[in-house]
Amino acid sequence: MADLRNVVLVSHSGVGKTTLAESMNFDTGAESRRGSVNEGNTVSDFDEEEIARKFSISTSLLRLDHNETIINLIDTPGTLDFAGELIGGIYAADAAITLLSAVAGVETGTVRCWDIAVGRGIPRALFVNRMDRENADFAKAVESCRGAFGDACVPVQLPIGTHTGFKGLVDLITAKAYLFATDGSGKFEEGEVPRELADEVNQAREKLIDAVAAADDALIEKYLEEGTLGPEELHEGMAKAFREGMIHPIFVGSAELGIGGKPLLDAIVSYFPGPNKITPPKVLVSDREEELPEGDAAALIFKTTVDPFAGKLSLTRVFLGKLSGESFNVNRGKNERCNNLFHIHGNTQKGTDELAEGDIGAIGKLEATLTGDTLAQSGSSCFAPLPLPQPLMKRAVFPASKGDEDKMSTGLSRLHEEDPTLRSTRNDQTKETILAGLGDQHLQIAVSRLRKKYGVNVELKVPRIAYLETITKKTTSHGRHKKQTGGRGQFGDCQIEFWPLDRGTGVEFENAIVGGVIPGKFIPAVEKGLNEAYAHGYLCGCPIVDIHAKLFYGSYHNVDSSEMAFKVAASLAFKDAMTRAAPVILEPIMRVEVGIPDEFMGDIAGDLSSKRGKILGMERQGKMQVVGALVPEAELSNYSSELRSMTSGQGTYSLEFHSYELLPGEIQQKIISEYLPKK
Ligand SMILES: Nc1nc2c(ncn2[C@@H]2O[C@H](COP(=O)(O)OP(=O)(O)O)[C@@H](O)[C@H]2O)c(=O)[nH]1
Ligand SMILES: [Mg+2]
Repeated sequence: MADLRNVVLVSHSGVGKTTLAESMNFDTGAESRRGSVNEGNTVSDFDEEEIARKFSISTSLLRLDHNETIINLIDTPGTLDFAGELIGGIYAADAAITLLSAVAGVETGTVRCWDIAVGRGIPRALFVNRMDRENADFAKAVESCRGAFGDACVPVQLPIGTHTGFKGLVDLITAKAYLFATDGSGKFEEGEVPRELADEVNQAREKLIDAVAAADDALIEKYLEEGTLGPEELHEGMAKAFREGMIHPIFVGSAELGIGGKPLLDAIVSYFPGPNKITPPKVLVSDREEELPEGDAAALIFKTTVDPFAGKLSLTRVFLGKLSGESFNVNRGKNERCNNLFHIHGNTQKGTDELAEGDIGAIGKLEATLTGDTLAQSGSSCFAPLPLPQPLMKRAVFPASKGDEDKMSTGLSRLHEEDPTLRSTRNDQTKETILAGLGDQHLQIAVSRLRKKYGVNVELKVPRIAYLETITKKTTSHGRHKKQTGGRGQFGDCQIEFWPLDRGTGVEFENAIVGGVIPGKFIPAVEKGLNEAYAHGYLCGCPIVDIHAKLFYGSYHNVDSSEMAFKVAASLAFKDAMTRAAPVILEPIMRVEVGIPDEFMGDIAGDLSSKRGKILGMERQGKMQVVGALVPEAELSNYSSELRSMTSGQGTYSLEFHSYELLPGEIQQKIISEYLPKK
């Protein structure tokens, strides 16, 4: 089999990954024309949502054939809402190319995807794109890379010209110039370095050779002896230095004009690592992360797509061994038949008998397999779970027309199969289905896919909060139910003492009847009657909790008493008690941890306080400050977008339920009018 490279393109959104992928595809000669994101005809943005919105939503694959090497190019989406796709793409690759804009330099999204690649342990290169734009500044972009990612960021190319004068680049390893046609054809001529760039090129080349030599003992000796290194040595030295993270090579170009794609392809072939050079992701062995054992065939499912007609397609990266025929899903403990194997290029699938070691492809019609699962031959280790973000943006989702509930729930579970960062759950208390995702856009696209793929129109609303009610005063009450109608009447009579319990205790019932004033057989009916009354609440229709009921007296009638009558009597006693027991509403309080760079500290703490939050403390964790706070859930329904806009995407947060606390009196009336069931 041909040599193989698995390379992922990552960046802040909109820098030009899809355009660069398109340009590289064209440069291999596979295509007679170059598509464009704006025209909606690129190889990788083929999804109808992507075409409509003009940006990538999902990770897609291009299978390129260049200089006898197969390059699996992985194009990822850049926005935070689709981080799940990005992470899957990075875990399939052996090297990442991080694009940045020659105008904007390193942005928040650049750092985010860089960090994920660091977490996976793959080498990182940089591509300074958009050199044709006004104010494009290569030197400044390089500086911002070094500022963010360290001095190992070293240019391996220099641009020739900038903005409208941008014509091509100099390859510092070969010291050759590539002068591109500016008609977007991607055609270029090799030539000598332009004279006015000679000094700059010499300096940059020296820096590069220094860096390459410094990464290898044998090379540095030779370099010190001979004063320079030949192109072969430089290529080999680069390969090693890049693989080991000693150098992050910086490339340059304009994806839009087709400038830089071809030299980048050449570099990928000549010094990017092949799959056998990079350690596979860690496996979990009884909760500890370890190296994947040798000889243990293993493939990682990094993405799943579901087509309502064609069925399920599981995208996989084979790390060890090859994949074909019968295989075993370690996570699910199930055999899976891998008979429908494909290589993928955009939305075209090409059948193959096997997926070779190191290769990327797709498996059709697996039954139990989900994203993140491990397929093996005989092995028993599975890859550690993908480090996917928690879906914190929550909306209640309703079918637009009654009767579409089933369709909606099928659609939702299919969407979750495709995208583990999109989850739906049922809230039994509020009786709402909650759809959770990574942001507004993520949820909007889910709604649109439900409509187009699963034929169901849904609406999103801010979810209802699961308020509770309780009492704050001790009181005794009397409930008497007596009805005399024609034949047999109804009679139940009970006296109950109620008092509040500590937060989180729940409900307690105590039978303190003596002398059989209520016969034992009716006592469970009293308890049942109370429980039913609790479920409907008193102030705003939310369940009553943390209450003790002591049934201490009552009476009965030989003929007219029944379980029904005692249930009614109990509920009357409850209603009576509520008029004196000073009922209140409890609201759920969440423990929030917000991670932000220092400069946002003041804004974030102020905002949390204005949300009725209590700051618990702050702590430095690496580059971030982490603020811990207790905040009412009701104040957090838009926090994911608010935090994003307050910190221009740099803040992250986590949430967990903490406790129920008294709702402040001034808000109580508002909640009562919003939540009390309309009669
Ligand atoms: N001027 C200029 N525009 C570019 C360049 N690369 C991409 N674009 C445009 O930037 C927009 C976003 O590009 P796209 O490839 O979708 O970015 P992605 O989100 O990183 O995939 C599109 O309108 C492209 O045509 C470039 O090098 N120069
Ligand atoms: Mg894109």
